[in-house]
Amino acid sequence: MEEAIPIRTAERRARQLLWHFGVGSAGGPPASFEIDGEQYVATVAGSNVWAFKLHGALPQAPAASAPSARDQPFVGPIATTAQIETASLAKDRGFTGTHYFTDEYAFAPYRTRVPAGTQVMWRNNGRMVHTIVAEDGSWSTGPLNEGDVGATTFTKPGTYIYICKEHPWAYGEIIVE
Ligand SMILES: [Cu+2]
Repeated sequence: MEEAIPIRTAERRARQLLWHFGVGSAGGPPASFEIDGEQYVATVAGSNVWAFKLHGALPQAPAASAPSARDQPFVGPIATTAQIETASLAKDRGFTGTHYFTDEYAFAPYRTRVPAGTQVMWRNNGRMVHTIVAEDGSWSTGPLNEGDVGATTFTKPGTYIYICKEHPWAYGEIIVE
């Protein structure tokens, strides 16, 4: 008969990290499956599919550090709107054609230009909680639940970078003139 263990202890044991491997970018939900009696775990990260075999020979690898907004100059069109959404429609192309999906970690638009004194609003059109914060921590909308709107007024001209507190790899730029 197996030893009975308190639920708390069982939870702690279940949460123990056994192995980790950085796949370089945000991954999709993992899937576990079995082929010929061997168990595999697979996930999609960026444009790569990773599959790991239980008791495989690949050594552990540290997670790649999330790129900072400062390392990546902003490129692409600049919108002229004070209304930003927290999720955007994205497109990918694969073996089965072009697919559209909601990218919960991409602001739409992610670059915008507004006159000084404008109140910029973020609408959470995603399904997760997003908190919009200045990259330097100087302001925050507070946590936005699904459907919530948060705002900040920009009085001084300049370039402002913001991130999502929960998903700091999601960021955007506001140019105040
Ligand atoms: Cu977020």
